[in-house]
Amino acid sequence: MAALTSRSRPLMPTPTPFEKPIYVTRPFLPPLPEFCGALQEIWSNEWLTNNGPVLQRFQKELCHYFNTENLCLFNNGTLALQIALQGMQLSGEVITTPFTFVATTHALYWNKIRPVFVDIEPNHYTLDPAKVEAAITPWTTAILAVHVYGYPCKLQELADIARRRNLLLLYDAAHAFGVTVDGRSIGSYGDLSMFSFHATKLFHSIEGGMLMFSDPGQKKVFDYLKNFGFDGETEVVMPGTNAKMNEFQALMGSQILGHMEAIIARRKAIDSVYRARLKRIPGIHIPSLPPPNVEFNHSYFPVEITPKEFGMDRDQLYAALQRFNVFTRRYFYPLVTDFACYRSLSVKDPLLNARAAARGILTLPIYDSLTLEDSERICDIIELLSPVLQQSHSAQRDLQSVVAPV
Ligand code: T4K
Repeated sequence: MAALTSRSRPLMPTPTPFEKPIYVTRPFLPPLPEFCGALQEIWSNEWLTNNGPVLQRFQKELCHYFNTENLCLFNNGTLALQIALQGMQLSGEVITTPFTFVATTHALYWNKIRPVFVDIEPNHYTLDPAKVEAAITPWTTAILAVHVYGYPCKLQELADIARRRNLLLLYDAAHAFGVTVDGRSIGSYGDLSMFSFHATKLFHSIEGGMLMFSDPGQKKVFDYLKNFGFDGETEVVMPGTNAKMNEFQALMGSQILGHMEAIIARRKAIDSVYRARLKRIPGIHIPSLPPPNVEFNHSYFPVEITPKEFGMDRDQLYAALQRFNVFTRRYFYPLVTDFACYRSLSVKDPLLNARAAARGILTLPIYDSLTLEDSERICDIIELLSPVLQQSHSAQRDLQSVVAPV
C-alpha cells in the first residue's frame, strides 16, 4: 500500500492556503533592540556616508571574514560590477551566461562591452567551459561567469582557459556569500568577484555590494571610481560615479555578519526537508548538492519541473501555488537574451540547457524565518497539486474502500 503514496501517510489531510503570503525570500533582520542600540553610534558620530567610521569597521570585519585586504564596498552589486569592468578597462567582447539576473549583462552594456552568450552545464546551471573555449575570438577580453544559486562554477576549467588564452576571469558571486571551496572563500578564485548584499540575499546590508580581487593595486582605482574620482579635496583623477555604501547599510551588514553561521545552518535544515520530501514526487528534479569540498550556503532552492512526469508544467505549478499563498519565483526566466533590450543581439549558441532551465526551474521559498513546519506544509501542497500523486491517492482511496471493514 505504501508504494501507492509518496509517504506512508494513507489519507493526507488536505493542506490549506497559508494565512499570510509566503515569499521566495524574506530578509534576515537582526533583533530590533540590538539594531536600535547600535544606531546610537551613528547619531553620536553625526556621520552618515562618505567612508564613515561604521563603514570602515564593517570593511575590516569583512576583510577578516574573507581573509583578504583586497575588497571594496559599494551601494549595490550592480554598480560594483559596472565599476569593476570599468576599473579593469575591459572592452571588446566578454563571454558570459544568459542564465542570470539581468544586472550581470547590464553591467557589460554600461561599459560598451559586447556580451557573448554561451550555454550552461545542466547540473548546476553555471557556464559550460567547453562552450566558453569555442566562443573566444580576437576581441575577447574576459570571461564573466555566475555562481548561480551559490553553486560554484567550474573553477579549475575556467581558470585553465583564462590562463591559456590570456583572458581575465571575473565572477558574479551575487548569490555566493559564505560559499567556500577547498577551505577558501569562493571570492578568492579568478581575478575578481562581485557579491551582492541586496535585501533578498542570504547576507545583506539592505542594499549593497562588494568586490573582492586578486590584484591589490585595484583597490585604489575602485575607491576612486565609486567616489567621483576624488583624490583628496581638490583633485579628481578619473571620471568616477557615486556608488558609496552609507553608514546605515554598513551597520546592517555588520550586525548581520555575526549571525551568518546560524542563518546558513537554518537554511540547510530547510533544504534537507525539501530534499527528503520532494525527491519522492515524480517530475521534480532537485539539483544535487555541491561536492564535499564545497561549503554551501543554501541561498536558493531551485527545482526543475518535467511537465510530462509531473503532470503540469512549471508555470502551472507556479500559478497553482499562488492559490495557496505561496509565491515562488521563476529565477531566471526569461533568459537575458529574450528580454526586449537584448533580443536583437546575435547569439550563435542555441543555449539549449539555458532554455530548458529557464523553462523548468522554480525557486522555492527558503529564508531564515521560514519554519520547518512551513517547508513541510509547502511540500504537502506540492504533493496535493501533483497530478500523478493525486491519481495514486485516489487509487489508494479506492483500494481502501474495497479492503476497509464495513
Ligand atoms: N547578479 C546577480 C546574479 C543577481 O542575482 C543580482 C541581483 C545582481 C547581479 C545585482 O545585485 P544588486 O544590484 O541587486 O545588489 C531580486 C533582487 O532585487 C536582486 O538583488 C536579485 N539579484 C534578484 C535575483 O532578486 P526581484 O525583482 O526578484 O526582487 P523582488 O522585489 O521581487 O523581491 C523578491 C521577493 O523578496 C519578494 O517577493 C518579497 C521578498 N522581499 C523583497 C524585498 C526587497 C521581502 O520580503 N522584503 C524586501 O525588502 O529582484
